[in-house]
Amino acid sequence: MTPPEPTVPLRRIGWREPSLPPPPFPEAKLARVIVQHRNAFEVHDGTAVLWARTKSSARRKDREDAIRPSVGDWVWMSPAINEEWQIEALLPRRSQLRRVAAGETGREQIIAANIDTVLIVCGLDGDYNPRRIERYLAIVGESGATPVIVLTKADRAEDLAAKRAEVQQLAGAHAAVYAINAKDRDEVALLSGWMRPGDTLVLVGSSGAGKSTLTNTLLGTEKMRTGEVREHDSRGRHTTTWRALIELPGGACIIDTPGMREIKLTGEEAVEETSFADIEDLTGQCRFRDCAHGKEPGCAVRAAIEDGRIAAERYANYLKLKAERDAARARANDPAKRAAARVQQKALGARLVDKYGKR
Ligand SMILES: Nc1nc2c(ncn2[C@@H]2O[C@H](COP(=O)(O)OP(=O)(O)OP(=O)(O)O)[C@@H](O)[C@H]2O)c(=O)[nH]1
Ligand SMILES: [Mg+2]
Ligand SMILES: [Zn+2]
Repeated sequence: MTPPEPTVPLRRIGWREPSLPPPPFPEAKLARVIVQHRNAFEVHDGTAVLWARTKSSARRKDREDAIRPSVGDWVWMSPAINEEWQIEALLPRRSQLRRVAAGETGREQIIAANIDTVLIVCGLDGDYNPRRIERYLAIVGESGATPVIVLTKADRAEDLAAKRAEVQQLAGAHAAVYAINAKDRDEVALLSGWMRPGDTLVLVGSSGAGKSTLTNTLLGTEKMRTGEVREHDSRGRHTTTWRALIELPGGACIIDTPGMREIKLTGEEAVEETSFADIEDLTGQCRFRDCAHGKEPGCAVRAAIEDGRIAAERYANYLKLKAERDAARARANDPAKRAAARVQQKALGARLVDKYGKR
């Protein structure tokens, strides 16, 4: 008789390698982070939900976020004490969605790890904002996951066709675009091609965009709490307060997230290629190679703005996001900051070697 395949239970929470990696220490347990609370994690080992914590040293605010587990991460844990497991190490991520958190000075946050698809959710009510979608596209472009734009509240949208066309244009060949009523099962089923068994998706968008509504429709139950939006500006009330990875009936997993107030670029986004490939193409057609698209004769970019092929707001956002990306990159390249991050990484490595020996 062949022994049971150890990967099988983990498959329901998104494991899809043919085998498991060798355990880094005796009695190590592999699990996936499914909920991130302020000071603890819920993890799933394929059979049950367990509670876990990182070591206190790894919780310090000044550490690089890259070594902190995030929802979607695969973690090695050492056996539980008082029913609480200890997270010792992360498996390398195949993708990660990052942003710079609002209100803080350049600290990066991992929104979700090991994801295949990012659903960028935007309401077709007062939430509608193509500039924000461009920003999300830039961030997703750097994540290793595929962006898909989901316009919700199609059942109440004014100018549905125009808005849809506008989003289709800015997405170009980069992202599929859907306009749906997130409460309608048949319309939500249009997304099923992105949800094959083993796929992991994450929902991003402002509060009130309909991320939890969409999750519930996919689940067929009202598992996630949803909240009414404000009448006058369609803003949500931050109903979802933590990120959670949820198993869908078809075999995919979806991560619902709290609505984001602000997302800043990390500095690594290829803004030109992800959200603005059309503008970037035009810059190659200006008469002067170093055209600044100001008053130069023969400027293809200005011509496109003047004849309406490119919206002026879209061009302004292109400049804004490029400048923001460059400023973030300059900060990240600050030698003092880089050195501090290296020291922290090394210290963690040394502690693991101390504890478990070199492998
Ligand atoms: N008519 C209609 N209402 C929708 C649709 N999607 C969401 N809603 C409503 O919009 C409101 C906000 O939806 P939520 O799902 O709570 O939004 P959320 O993105 O999860 O918001 P946060 O958890 O605060 O980040 C709720 O009242 C939903 O019923 C839709 O496609 N059509
Ligand atoms: Mg929600
Ligand atoms: Zn030009």
